[in-house]
Amino acid sequence: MWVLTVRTEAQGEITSPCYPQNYPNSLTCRWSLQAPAGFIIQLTFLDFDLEVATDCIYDRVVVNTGSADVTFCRQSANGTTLNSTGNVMELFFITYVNVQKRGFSVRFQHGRLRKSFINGGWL
Ligand SMILES: [Ca+2]
Repeated sequence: MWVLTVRTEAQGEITSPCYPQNYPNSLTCRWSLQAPAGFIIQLTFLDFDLEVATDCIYDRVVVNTGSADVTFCRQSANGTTLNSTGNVMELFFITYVNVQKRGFSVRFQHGRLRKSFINGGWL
């Protein structure tokens, strides 16, 4: 099953399918978080429990911050906060056959970066 969800509200929560019950096998879920121009998106993992696999080759969450792909599995995302570089952040959740876990719960919110006085100018 393949699902794309677009989220444009200023704050909200995303959970894996069936959370807090075990997630299904054979999923490809994609959440596209979109903020107005000039804003960034901050993502915080509240709960995270995925299948354990070396290098996260099976079930995994991948967050595209706009400048990097960050991959998580087992409990590696617990307590993690990520900021987007632009006004879009994407979260992918991929599962394979065998071994299901509780999944994840994340909170997101739009924000603005504080301007910094660097090298004689405001950036
Ligand atoms: Ca699995």
